[in-house]
Amino acid sequence: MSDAAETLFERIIAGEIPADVVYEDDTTFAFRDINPQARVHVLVVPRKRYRNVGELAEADPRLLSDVLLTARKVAELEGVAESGYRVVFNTDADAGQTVFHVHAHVLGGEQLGLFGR
Ligand code: D5M
Repeated sequence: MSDAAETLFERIIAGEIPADVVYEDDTTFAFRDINPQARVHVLVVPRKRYRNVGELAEADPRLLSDVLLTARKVAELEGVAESGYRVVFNTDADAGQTVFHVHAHVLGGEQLGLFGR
């Protein structure tokens, strides 16, 4: 995929592809994962595209902080801030990253399994 090509998430942010939006602000956008892996499974993306969390952290740590604060906001809105939740960033093939616009998975609403397979 060319880095110049628009990603699926840019099309969702632009409203070209429908999504179940949970929260949005000036810098971030949050919507339900189409293939939920837990009772609560929301994706948080920065409006500005970086390929993965490492590139985001290097280029714009303030924006990474915004993503994490939106993850906490989503947990509050979804009622899982007290019971607990997990924030996951997949990076490249072995982690199963499929959309190359950095996104945090916010997972919760049930007892989550351990890491790994
Ligand atoms: O996560 C990419 C995630 O994106 C994966 O969990 C499915 C989700 N996805 C794919 N298409 C959509 C649409 N159209 N709406 C909502 N969620 C979607 P990764 O970490 O790259 O594997």
